[in-house]
Amino acid sequence: MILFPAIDLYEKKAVRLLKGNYDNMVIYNEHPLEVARDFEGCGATHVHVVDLEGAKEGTTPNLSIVEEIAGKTSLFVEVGGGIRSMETVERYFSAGVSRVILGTAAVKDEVFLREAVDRYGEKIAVGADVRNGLIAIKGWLEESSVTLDGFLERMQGIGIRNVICTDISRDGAMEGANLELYRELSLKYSMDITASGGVSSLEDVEALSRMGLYGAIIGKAYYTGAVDLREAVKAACGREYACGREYACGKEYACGKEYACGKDCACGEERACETERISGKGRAG
Ligand code: AMZ
Repeated sequence: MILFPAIDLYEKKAVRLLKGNYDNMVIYNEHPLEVARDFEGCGATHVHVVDLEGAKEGTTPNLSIVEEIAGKTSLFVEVGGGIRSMETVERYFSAGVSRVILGTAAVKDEVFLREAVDRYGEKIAVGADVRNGLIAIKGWLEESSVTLDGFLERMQGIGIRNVICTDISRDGAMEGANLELYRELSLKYSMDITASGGVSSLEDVEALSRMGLYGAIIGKAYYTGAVDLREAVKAACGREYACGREYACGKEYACGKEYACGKDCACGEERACETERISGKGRAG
């Protein structure tokens, strides 16, 4: 499983909210690039970035910061918040982003969503942000009438590969991830699912990894120091291969060949980790 440490941006600073509430904002770093560099230093290979101002207003006021992170680190950058047109999608890709996340637009504008998927395929992910069983939109300030299952079934039908599912009631609450929800989703859908919201311990990371999820996002637990990011990266993917050697995500595989997270092991050896045995998806990471 891939661990995605998160950077939420507001007025070009790294912040966290509690349950998506803009009135409950804590600024953690005035220089988000420093945070991204720390992620890298801790062994993370991916970063989940959200433009919180953008999500509220459908704009991209923090694009320059996202560009800086993509340009000055080697992290795989996925970004969401405010992406509601093809022009914005293109601007983010030109800025060096690897994957964009559509939330509000995926609920409201299927024509655009389909067009984006036709053009960019797996580089388009969808955010399923759920509160009281319904998908929340526009910075979570509005609730749609779309249920989580209705939404995910539609997304799978459209050909979406990657879904980031946030349990809003857990987000920033440090109460643990909603393991039951992700277990259910991973059994029901063939899309790659990333868990988000409440991941607050190594046990959470390990439990999600064992389920065969594609990814997990860690936010507040990193910023408060509750979880050591190095340990969390290892917990997400530091399992053993069949050969018994340890495998480090995004680093060199024990056989000496390079291994890129999310791909099959370069040496072709089968992984012995529970992830594969349970889900059969064969996703490394
Ligand atoms: O915390 C919030 N209030 C919030 C948040 N984290 N609101 C939106 N978002 C994120 C979603 C998704 O990644 O989790 O923004 C993205 C969706 O943005 P949009 O503009 O496409 O709905």
